[in-house]
Amino acid sequence: MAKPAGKGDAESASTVPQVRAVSSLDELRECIHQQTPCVFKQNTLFTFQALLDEAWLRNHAGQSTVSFRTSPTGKFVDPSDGLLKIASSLSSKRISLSEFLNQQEPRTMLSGTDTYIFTKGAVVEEWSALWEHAKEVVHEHGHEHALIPQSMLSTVGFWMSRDDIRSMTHYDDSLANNLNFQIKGRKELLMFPPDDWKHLKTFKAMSMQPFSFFDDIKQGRLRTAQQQRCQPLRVELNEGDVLFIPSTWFHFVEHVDRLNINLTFWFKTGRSTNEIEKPKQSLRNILIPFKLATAYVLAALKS
Ligand SMILES: O=C(O)CCC(=O)C(=O)O
Ligand SMILES: [Fe+2]
Repeated sequence: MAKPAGKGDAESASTVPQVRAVSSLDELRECIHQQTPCVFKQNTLFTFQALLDEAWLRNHAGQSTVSFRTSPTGKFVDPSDGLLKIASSLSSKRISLSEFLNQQEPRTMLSGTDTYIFTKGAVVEEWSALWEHAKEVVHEHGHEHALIPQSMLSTVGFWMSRDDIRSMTHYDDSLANNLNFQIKGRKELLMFPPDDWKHLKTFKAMSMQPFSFFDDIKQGRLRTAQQQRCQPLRVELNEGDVLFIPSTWFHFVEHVDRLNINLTFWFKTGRSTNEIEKPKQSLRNILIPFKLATAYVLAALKS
């Protein structure tokens, strides 16, 4: 019997092309302008990239309230999992950031879609110490490397996770562009262009393909016509890297390290939401979203 592929095999077997790596800010700005994915891998640009660690967070944002989720399987959430597994990884608990840091629980995730530093044109008060650094990315604050005008900034989200976890393939339904700073740890992503909605069994902004669909792609095992027709790119994010995910691009994210910290800056494309061509829905099996919706209700009862 063939031995299951491990991480090393995955690397060697993969035929998935890499996201373009750039080493200058001009190239990064050009990618944003052209709406093409790229990863900036060079020197650290902003103070928060060097500063953010557990000790700094404890001292400067320890009292902030966060919602975290735990998944015994590390999957957030695999549509092919059973109802109860999905419900358990969807249910969240609210605690302070310092409690979260103390508990050191594996396979936990604090999502940037719950933890906002900046949103709706204003700084979130309990995160103001972090904003003092994060704002360097915004032109109006005078940093030489600033990338985004304040009027275009939608939301800044803070992510933290422990160990081997993976999150569901989706595009950001705000239709915003995404600048993702890998501050601690390592992540691996598969990214799919918006047009791949045809092959991803999309429901709203999510792909209902099982996680095995994406594992297979990573390992070069293209078993189905849908896998063969997709046009994925892969990227490994190491500390200091900045990934640009253009609006409406799908992403499947694996958190590989013991501790991972990211800041995501979601910002407007400059086009109105009517002008942006949204990926369409291609899921035929109504039972899958029904299962997810039921899991959400169960999770809300548990939380
Ligand atoms: O890191 C993750 O698990 C997901 C990241 C993501 O979806 C985002 O930055 O929009
Ligand atoms: Fe996302």
